[in-house]
Amino acid sequence: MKKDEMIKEILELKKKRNAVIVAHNYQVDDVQEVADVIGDSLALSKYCAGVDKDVIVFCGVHFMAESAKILSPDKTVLLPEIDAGCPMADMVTKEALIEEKKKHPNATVVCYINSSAEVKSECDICCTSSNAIDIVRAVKSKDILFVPDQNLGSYVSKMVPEKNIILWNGYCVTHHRVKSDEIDRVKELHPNAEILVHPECQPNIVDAADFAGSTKQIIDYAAKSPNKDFIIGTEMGVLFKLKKDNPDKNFYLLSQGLVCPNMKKTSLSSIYNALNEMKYEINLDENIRLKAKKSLDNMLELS
Ligand code: CIZ
Ligand code: SF4
Repeated sequence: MKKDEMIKEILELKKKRNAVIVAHNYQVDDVQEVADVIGDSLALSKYCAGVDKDVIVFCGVHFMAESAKILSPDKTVLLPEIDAGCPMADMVTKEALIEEKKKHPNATVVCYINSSAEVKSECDICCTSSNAIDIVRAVKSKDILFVPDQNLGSYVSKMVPEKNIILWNGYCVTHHRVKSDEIDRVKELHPNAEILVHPECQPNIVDAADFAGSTKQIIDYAAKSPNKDFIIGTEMGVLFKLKKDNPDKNFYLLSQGLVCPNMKKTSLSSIYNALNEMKYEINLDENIRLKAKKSLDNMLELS
């Protein structure tokens, strides 16, 4: 099927199923074009909870569709590519976390939204890369077990030095591989550009940047800044919105390695198949869902 025909079919099926299509900022351009809303995982899950539709087609990775299901238990949540996972989320399991918690009985467990529903069910409170600093600051205990991203954890630890943050050894394979010589190279090529990076990058990269923040914070920063040139240190999918919102500005990717293969699995044909065959449905054990919801609710209360 040609792209135009495919989009037409998708829109018809969307109507028939009373569905909404949401896409993460890291999705391929075609998917972002056909989506009703684009955003980060939490914004999309909150949107899904409030939208008056029966079916949610979540174009992203597994933990994101789970978060949508946690907040929208009565809706059918579909993940078009069932193998679209997040290697960082897989670096912590519920069992390993239960063991680690025993070693730190006084610690509050803060888990990054990039984690499974099972892991969230064993945490006290969730955070995103937008609110991690505020959440850690607001938690009462001094000791905090932060899972699974060591890089986001290190960044928060630097910004909130009064807390004792115990790091997990997880990391995002895509952001972790950015090297400092890549910063040197782009700075030479674009000396007036501002460098905006995601805190999932390693600490030396974050230290060398002008700004560190979530995808939403990077998008907002670039829109407000009077600067014309930006070097972007997060997954390349954000370039779609950055370029669309700021046609008069220039965006350069910090590293050619900033591609998340899991985020790139979803295509227009996977969305078509998802709506046509109603697959792949995300379902959660109700006990896990309720416990995971508690840690998301605790975050929403504080942010
Ligand atoms: O929370 C999200 O959507 C992720 C994984 C990244 C971000 O910064 O938006
Ligand atoms: Fe996971 Fe990194 Fe891909 Fe985000 S970019 S989904 S953290 S592997």
